[in-house]
Amino acid sequence: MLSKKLLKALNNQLNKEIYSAYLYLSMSSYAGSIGLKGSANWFMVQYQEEMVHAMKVFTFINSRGEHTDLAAIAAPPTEFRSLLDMFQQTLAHEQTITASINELTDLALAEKDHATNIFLQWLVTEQIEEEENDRDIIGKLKLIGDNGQGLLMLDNELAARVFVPPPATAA
Ligand code: OFO
Repeated sequence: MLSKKLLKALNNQLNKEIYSAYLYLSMSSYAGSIGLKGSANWFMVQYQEEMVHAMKVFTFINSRGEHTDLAAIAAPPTEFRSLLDMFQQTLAHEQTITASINELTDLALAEKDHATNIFLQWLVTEQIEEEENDRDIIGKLKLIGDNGQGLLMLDNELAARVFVPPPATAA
């Protein structure tokens, strides 16, 4: 059983993960519309990863004998200034998600809910990789600057990203 406070916080996290998916779906569409098909692929894979995060929270809530309280998902932005702008917004967003997961973990610890604390460790670790990926790409984009050829080379690199379902959700 989860406390009311923790259940509410987990429901909020579920909403945030689905919003993340929605945000990256929007970025994927925008990148595709300006001819950056590799970047569109990268954001589509990110969308899939976010849905895995969301479903992990969803499943955890039910596994504790509770049910979700699904709320409206906010509309994400649909226009971006550049690929650099998209990745800077991605990193800023992921930093807010990291803060949210840390607060959730603090709450689980304060309530001595060890099961929730253990569950959250996967998300805590995942955020390290999420932020690192964004920082790496932002660094490359800054080096590329206005060089179109460099941008196309990076776009080709981003085309290689594939979605790998975690073992628990693999078919
Ligand atoms: Fe779910 O890690 Fe990004 O938002």
